[in-house]
Amino acid sequence: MVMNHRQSAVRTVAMTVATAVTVAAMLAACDGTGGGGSEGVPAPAAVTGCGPAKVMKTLRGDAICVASTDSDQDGTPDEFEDLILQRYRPYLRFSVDDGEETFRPTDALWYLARSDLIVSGDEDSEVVLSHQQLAGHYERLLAADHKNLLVSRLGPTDLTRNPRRTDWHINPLGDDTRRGPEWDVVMRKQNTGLYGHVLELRTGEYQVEYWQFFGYSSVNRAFDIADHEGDWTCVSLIVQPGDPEHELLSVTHRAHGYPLTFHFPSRRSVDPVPVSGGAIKEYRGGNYDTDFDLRGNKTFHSDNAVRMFRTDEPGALFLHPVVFVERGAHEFWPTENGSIIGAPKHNGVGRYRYLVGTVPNLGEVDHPLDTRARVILHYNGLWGAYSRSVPGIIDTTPPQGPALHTGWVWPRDSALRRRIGSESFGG
Ligand SMILES: [Ca+2]
Ligand SMILES: [Ca+2]
Ligand SMILES: [Ca+2]
Repeated sequence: MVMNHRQSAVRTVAMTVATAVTVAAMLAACDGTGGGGSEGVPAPAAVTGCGPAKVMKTLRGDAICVASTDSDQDGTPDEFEDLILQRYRPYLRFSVDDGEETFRPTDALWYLARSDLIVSGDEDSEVVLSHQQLAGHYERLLAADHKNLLVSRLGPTDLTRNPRRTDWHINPLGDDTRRGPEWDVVMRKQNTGLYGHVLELRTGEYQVEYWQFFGYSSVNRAFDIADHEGDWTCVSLIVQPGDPEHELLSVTHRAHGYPLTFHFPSRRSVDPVPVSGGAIKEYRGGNYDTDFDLRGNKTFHSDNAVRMFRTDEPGALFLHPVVFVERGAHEFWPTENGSIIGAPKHNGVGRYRYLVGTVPNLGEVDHPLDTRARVILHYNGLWGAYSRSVPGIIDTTPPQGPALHTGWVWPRDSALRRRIGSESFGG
């Protein structure tokens, strides 16, 4: 991906940014439209009309004012990042295949409090940090080290001190940890284990990523073949929120390591279908095909079809990508269509489905926004221990964290990114 990222020096101290920003609250904070501030211009000072420590941005052609605080130092006011994360947040639909989903969305820290840090994928291998040590002190995950040179690819667990993917393993203890909190908790919170990332790619154009964590990936086959502990999945968009008519540029779902990208505007769309709380509209591209194989002709991976949700609120738009979550393995598909051999169904017909709630922003890897974000972004090992690969056929090593996935887009001027070799990144 080509980026033309700017580094802005805007920093403001002593500003409090609400984490749950609503569009209404932000519009209310705007006291005028004067000043003529334009989208994407670096804001060294408050723009006339927004008041002190505020800058003007554009949302669908309308000027809004946001706090200028930029704690992740990516040139975009963090309050505007929060607004973007809320505006395009996904609608998750879980699937049924031999029953409802039982490996539920899982908070990354909840999982750490029930896991040990160990030195290999063997669950009986040396424990370097116990779950008792990790619970409530998650930053300890970044302070571990191992001097034994006979143990391959260890060293410091912190990406900033050891800039490569390592073979540290987080070992979740017991079936309850693998499965995550009960569905009633997940359905009430609607953001369990979901984390966001926003980066301006070029003026007015933003990469928006939603990362979802699960404690286990199961394809529900004999001997747990192809299963693994820990699971990070992602749906992302490229948007231009200031554009008065065309906010969406593309949506990318990721399934089994393949990006499925849909570019807007679409070739055509079909009439919206009412669902509880809103409606869903399908957009079809030039490669529309309901019967593609992920390992077959890759033409059908792009500009096939995507579905967008809107709420019942007046003026609501179809801005929320619908995600069909594969049963057990949690791959993110854009519709129930398409297949890959051996995978469970991604029919989206499960009873569990929701427009996600508030999405916490992780910030950038060089400047995470809080301790939780730092732990998630800087831990350089794997998020599971147990796995059942089939040598030479299928590799189901537990995943590294979001920052070491190819779906995570780094600022082009990131000093840390330059220190990490490409071999450390995976799909
Ligand atoms: Ca920022
Ligand atoms: Ca385990
Ligand atoms: Ca950011």
